[in-house]
Amino acid sequence: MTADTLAAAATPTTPINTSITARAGAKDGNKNAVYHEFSDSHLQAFKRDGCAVITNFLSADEIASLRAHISTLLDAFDPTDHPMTTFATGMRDDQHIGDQYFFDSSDKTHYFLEEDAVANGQLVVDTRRAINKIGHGLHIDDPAFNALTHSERVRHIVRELGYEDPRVLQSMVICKQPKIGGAVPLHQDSTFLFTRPLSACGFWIALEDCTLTNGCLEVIPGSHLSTPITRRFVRTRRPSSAADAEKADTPGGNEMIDIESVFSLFPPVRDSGKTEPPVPNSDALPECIPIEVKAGALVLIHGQVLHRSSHNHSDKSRWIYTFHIVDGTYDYDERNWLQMPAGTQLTKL
Ligand SMILES: O=C(O)CCC(=O)C(=O)O
Repeated sequence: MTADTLAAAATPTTPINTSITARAGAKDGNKNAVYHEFSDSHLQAFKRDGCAVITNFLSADEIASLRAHISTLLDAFDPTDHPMTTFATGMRDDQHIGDQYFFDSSDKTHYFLEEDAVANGQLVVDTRRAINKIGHGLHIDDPAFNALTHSERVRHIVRELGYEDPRVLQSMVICKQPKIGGAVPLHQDSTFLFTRPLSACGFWIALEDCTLTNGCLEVIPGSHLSTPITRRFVRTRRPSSAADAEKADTPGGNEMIDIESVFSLFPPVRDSGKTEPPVPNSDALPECIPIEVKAGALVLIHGQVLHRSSHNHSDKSRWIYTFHIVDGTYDYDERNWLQMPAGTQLTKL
C-alpha cells in the first residue's frame, strides 16, 4: 500500500497530497537536490493519522551517497572486541535488555546485532548481515547523518510541527538485512522516549524501497488520538549480564514497566479537540496499514501512534535512517534509558 492509499484507508475524503511540486534544494546549499516541500496537506495528515509521508524528501544522489556511506559503516564493523550486543525492543515481558555498550551509545556509532545472528556469544552469519542497527548517536558522531539531521529542510518541518525547543535524542540506521532482519512489534515511541507532557516524534527516511515483502512500516492511522501511554521502558539497577555485574558503575539494564495512563498531545495535534484521556481498548483497534514507500521518502511518526514492522523474509535489504526528537522544554527524566554523557545535553535542532 502506498502513502496515498494509507490516507484513503484512514479518511477517504481527504487523501494525503503526494503530488506536490518538486523544487530545488537551495535551502540546504545543494542546488542539484530536488525534494518535496512539507505542505499543509502533510501537516493535516500528521494531525489526523499520526503519520505523514513526504515522498522524494531525498534526491537520488543523496540516497546513493548515504547508501554508499552505510556500506562503509557495515564494512567497518569489527566483531573481534564487540560484546555481541543484540537488539530487542523489550516488548516481551521476559526481556531484560541493555548492557554497558548499549547505554554508552547515545553519542556514538555502535553496532547492534540481530538476535538470530548470535549463538553462544559467536556470530553465526556473515558480519554485514548480522547487523540489526547502527546507533544511537549518528546525529552527533557521523558527519553525513549529522548534516542530514540538522539540515534546513528538517528544521523547517520541526518548526511547522510547532516544537519550541526541538532536541534530537537518538538516531540510527536500521538495516533489516535480507532473510534475517527482525520484526519490530506494535509499539508507541513515547513508551521508549518519554517526556512529561509527551512530545516524541520520529523522522524515518527510506534509503531503499520499502514494501510489505521486505518489512515496511505499518501503522494504525489515528491511534495517537485514542491510545494513551500505559507502559514505559526504563533503566533498572539490576545488571543485565554477568560481565556488567562485575563493573562498579553498572547502570543495570532496561525493563518495561506499567505506569499510570498518560495522554497528552503536543502541537500541532493539540487542537484536535481531544483533551480527555481515552479509555484504553486494544480490542477495538483497527488493523495496521502498510506504508510502502520508495527510497527517499520521509515518514513522520507521531510518538503515540501505534506502529510496527515485520520480519524481512525477502532477499532484499531494507535500509532506513531514523532519528527522534522531543521538546526540550518538557521534563525528560533520568529513568529514560537514553542519557547523554555527563556535561552534555540532548542536541538542539
Ligand atoms: O524501521 C522499523 O522497522 C521500525 C522503526 C520504528 O518502529 C521506529 O522508528 O519507531
